[in-house]
Amino acid sequence: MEWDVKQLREKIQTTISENHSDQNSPISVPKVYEAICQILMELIEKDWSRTNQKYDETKPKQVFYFSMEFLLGRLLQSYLLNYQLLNTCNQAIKELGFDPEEIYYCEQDPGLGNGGLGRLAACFLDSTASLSYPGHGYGIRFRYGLFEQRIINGYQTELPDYWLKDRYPWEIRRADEAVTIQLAGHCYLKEREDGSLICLYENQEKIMAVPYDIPIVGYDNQTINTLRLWSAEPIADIEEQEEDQYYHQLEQEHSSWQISGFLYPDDSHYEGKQLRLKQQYFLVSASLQDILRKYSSISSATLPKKLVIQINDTHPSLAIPELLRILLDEKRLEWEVAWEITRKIFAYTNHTLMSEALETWPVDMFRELLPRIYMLIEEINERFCQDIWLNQPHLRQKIPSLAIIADHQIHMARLAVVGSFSVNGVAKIHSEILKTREMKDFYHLYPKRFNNKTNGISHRRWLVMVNPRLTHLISDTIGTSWVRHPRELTHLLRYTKDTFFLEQLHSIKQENKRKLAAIIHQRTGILVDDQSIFDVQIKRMHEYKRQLLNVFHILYLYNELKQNPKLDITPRTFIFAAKAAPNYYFAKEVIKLIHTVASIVNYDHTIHGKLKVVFLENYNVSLAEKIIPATDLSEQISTAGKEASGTGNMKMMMNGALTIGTLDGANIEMKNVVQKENMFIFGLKADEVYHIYQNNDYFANEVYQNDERLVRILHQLRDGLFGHQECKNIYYHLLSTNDPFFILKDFSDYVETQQLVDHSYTEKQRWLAKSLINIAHSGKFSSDQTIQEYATGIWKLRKG
Ligand code: 26V
Repeated sequence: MEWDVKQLREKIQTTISENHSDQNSPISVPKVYEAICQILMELIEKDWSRTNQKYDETKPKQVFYFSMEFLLGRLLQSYLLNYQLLNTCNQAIKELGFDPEEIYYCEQDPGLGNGGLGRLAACFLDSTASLSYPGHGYGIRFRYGLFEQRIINGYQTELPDYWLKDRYPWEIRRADEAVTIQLAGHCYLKEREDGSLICLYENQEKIMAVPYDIPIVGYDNQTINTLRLWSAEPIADIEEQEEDQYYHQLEQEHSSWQISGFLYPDDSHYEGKQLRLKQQYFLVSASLQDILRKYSSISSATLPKKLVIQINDTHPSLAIPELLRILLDEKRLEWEVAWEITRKIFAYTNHTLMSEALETWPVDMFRELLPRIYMLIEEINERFCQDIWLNQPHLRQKIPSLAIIADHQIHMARLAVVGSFSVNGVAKIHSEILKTREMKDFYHLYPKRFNNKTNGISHRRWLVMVNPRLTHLISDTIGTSWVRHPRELTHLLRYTKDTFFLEQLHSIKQENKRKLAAIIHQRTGILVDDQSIFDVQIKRMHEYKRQLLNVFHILYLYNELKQNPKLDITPRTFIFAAKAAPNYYFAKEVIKLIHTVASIVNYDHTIHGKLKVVFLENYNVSLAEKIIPATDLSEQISTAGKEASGTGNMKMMMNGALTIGTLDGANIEMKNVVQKENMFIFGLKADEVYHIYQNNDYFANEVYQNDERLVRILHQLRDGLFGHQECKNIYYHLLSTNDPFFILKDFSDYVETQQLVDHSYTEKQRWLAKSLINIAHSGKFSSDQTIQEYATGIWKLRKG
């Protein structure tokens, strides 16, 4: 956009005076914010309709990304960036006498996702548009996002996240494109005159799905794709009803609003909740109706040439039987034809290796809510099992573990594999484990279906937007084309010995650390040393992610310092941020433990401030944006074989953090690019973990009894940590479950590796060179690259 600072500033001023008739009231932060949003939205709307028009005219093949979650983060700054207006706007805001940050923070951060899976969807939309691919998202406009976390007395409490209290400036309600969703009731098949069957329904619940569109602005390419989020609303007019109908209508109205009421938190164990099933069907039914309406002029058989639907985990996998239903019941195609078309349209991404997280639905609940879809799943299952029986006799005995319906449950991952043409994992190791373990038999059935697409993240948000000084340093050094082609960051490798460059890198990190230190002080009252190592673990709280291992290391260091106050260690600030699912008791205990440890360590003067422990509450995209640029050490310490990929690891790498991690998820690919001397790798490997599971030869008790450091820590927990009684359960839980995530087993290696970190940090030049090497190789994890691979490998798209 061709505005200079003066023009934009004047435009903001005139917009404010047009909006507010009272010329005497002073211009304020909210007024400036509103005006900027309005100006930008006008700009966007023009390009948006041009993009749509182009798609209508040229009819390219399009991808639709179905996801229950899109964790967008604040959008204003990223829109400005993609319009190349960010610097201009910052300057204009300053000239108006305001702090740009204050203006951008007027925007709500919609928490429409749990974590990695939702944020990945957002980075993918950004990259799809930035690469000029025709691709759009479909999701739900939950009125309440993931809960807001407040820590009270060290305990997590949850508050509702009503993110819509102010008007959300980036959505456009399109009531004229609403569709009707039908649920529950009864259905039965009846013969038509020609002998074909028709499905008839009675007493169905009807809900209206109203779309709200959010523009997805590509980077400097005038491509604006669409994220369409559905809101559930009642359909009937409740006035003028008969008395007995009236309350029924009210009930229906209430239950309609509920469907897009709130986002379910991702728990430690999957639980099949009826409302969640309704949400999933609501999403896929609305989205498919919308898509098929757009493609109404082409024949069903040509649909796979014109569109592809990527389903983000199994959550939207009901789209498979729903499309089949439409093709059979409404388009009246034969089963074989309808099934062939369906299978050519869907591609499924798996995001978890935790078997307890896999979605299954109890048959009874499912049948009651979606009777026709149930019939079709039964038929899919029947044909699938029969096919194995007849054509794969060697797999006959495997049928119970392959069947879509087994043990009175519907297994959604199995449905997703059977009903799609592509199944991908999200990092090399993850995709391998799917093939060789979790989905081994499916892999033997359909070897060509399985593939890998290693996750990526948007450099524009996670570097250019959040770390402007580092961005300038890079651009001043190697030019700006890396922003479009992040692989070019490898040009930085020439500077690993350039002391002047490294000094600047250092000063940027220090400035980011000082800023974070100020936030920490403001929010928690804790004073941290910006010369200390900022050791960061930010992610959902989960046993397999092993925040507890990190805490054990802190306790170990603390105990050492208590024994020998003169011990020479590099000062460290341990920073945590994590939400625990509200019903995940153990995860909440660990949050309490971190606070307890903090309350002991932070105020013990005998350790001379060498250790500080900080827990920042309410982790979300906006908080991540503050922490990541200030990170020295990125903790990626999951039990090997458990973390599908991880994406926080990539974000911190790109901002110059070094990683301490296990050989898990994308850490492995990171090690392959940066080389092992530029990372701190420790712990069991995935095959060792599997080996132990198989042989049942791990005894947690033995490991800890033989390590006096662990004896001390565990006994401190057992006996009430320095007078704090709350943490005893952690001790009992860990030992009574035989430490299923190998915290005790990996402890020793972790501590040793942390000692290496401690030493390396003192060798400033070498540390900075390693940091630079990490930045330089981060282009490998650009979501542009990942989307390019999806587009050519799975979607077969051409650029718009
Ligand atoms: C499960 C459930 C269960 C029911 C309620 C709501 C809910 C929401 C999400 C999930 C599954 C989450 C799976 C997930 O987030 N996986 C993460 O995906 C990232 C992106 O691929 C990946 O980097 C992480 O390693 C992986 O844990």
